[in-house]
Amino acid sequence: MTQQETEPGGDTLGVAMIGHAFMGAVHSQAWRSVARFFDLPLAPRMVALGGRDERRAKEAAERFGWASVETDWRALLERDDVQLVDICTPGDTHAEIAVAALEAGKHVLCEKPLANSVEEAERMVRAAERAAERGVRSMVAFNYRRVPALSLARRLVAAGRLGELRHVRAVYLQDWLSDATSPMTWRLRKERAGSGALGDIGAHIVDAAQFVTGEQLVGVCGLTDTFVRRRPRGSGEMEEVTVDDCAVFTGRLSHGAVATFEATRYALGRKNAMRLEVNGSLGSLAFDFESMNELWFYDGAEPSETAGFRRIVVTEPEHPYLGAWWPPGHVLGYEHTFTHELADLLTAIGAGEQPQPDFAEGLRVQRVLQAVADSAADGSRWKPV
Ligand code: SOE
Repeated sequence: MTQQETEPGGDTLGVAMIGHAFMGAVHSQAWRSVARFFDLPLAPRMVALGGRDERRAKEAAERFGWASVETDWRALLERDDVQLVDICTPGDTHAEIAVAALEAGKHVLCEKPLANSVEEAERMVRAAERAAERGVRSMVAFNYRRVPALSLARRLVAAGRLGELRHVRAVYLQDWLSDATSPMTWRLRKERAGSGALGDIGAHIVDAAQFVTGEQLVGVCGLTDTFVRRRPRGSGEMEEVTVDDCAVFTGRLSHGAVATFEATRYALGRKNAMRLEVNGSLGSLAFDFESMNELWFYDGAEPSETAGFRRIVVTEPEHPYLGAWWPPGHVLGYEHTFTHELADLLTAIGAGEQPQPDFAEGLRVQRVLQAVADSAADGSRWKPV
């Protein structure tokens, strides 16, 4: 019997979310709204929120709309009213929670990067494959795939509008660590976060590049650095930063295109500039998340007199996901990417299909991240993925 069949009527799905910081807040928003805008085979019910500190978890549950609270995530797996577990915790807990949830027969949505190491990600893939045999599904949450402009970019590449792909240029620039006195956070501890800018935001551009081109990275050459090696804790004493502050890498995609990537939290003035450009033999595409409702397209077939990058405002009902939202020109934001992610997840679960990106794809990204770290530690030598 699948999870879906255990639910009376089979048309709702009890969801438990673990973690209630930034990702928990944005996932909650998406869980609340997804069935109001998308026609889905299953409507989510926000039955429980998991958080270790009871008072804070209760406050978050009330604010975000979760019906109950558990302080031990294991209790969520024992509940019959929970059919899906949404993991919004730091990376060091992903493998343990996801494997246990899948073994308990719960569908799993897991925040990115999938895990803190390749070994953990491999364990998660094995658990996901075993669970899939029982109709239990899993997905890794690469939300930028669900930016309509990036989905459209993938569509145009797949339709051959760019011809043979030659270059992919991807950057993810933030600046929230530029101030050397800003305090230590879990994101700067290797044992919690796995890596720094590389895993946190580099993972997004690796996934976006592979998603848009439909190709896989087959090898990389990396350089990483940690600019500020010690930061103050709340108490005032200093703590060592054990992750990278920036990662720059080149790579080759499976069909031959050459790719460059840069992930940093020190690009002063850049807040969330996740950008991607693809150049092919027939055309080019350019995207910048800070103008996320736009995709720039250069059609190489245009006469040179009038040729130029053309701005496509991605708000038409023909564009991916847009039919569910507002009239043309009424733009979407960051949170909608998570709503789209859940719409795709629930549609796949309802259809008894494997949602994408699955854990195997999350593992492939993890292998790229590991290869970049290995290359950086080995004098920037080429490492196959
Ligand atoms: C922090 O750098 C962060 O919140 C990432 O963890 C998210 O994945 C990204 O979307 C925004 O920045």
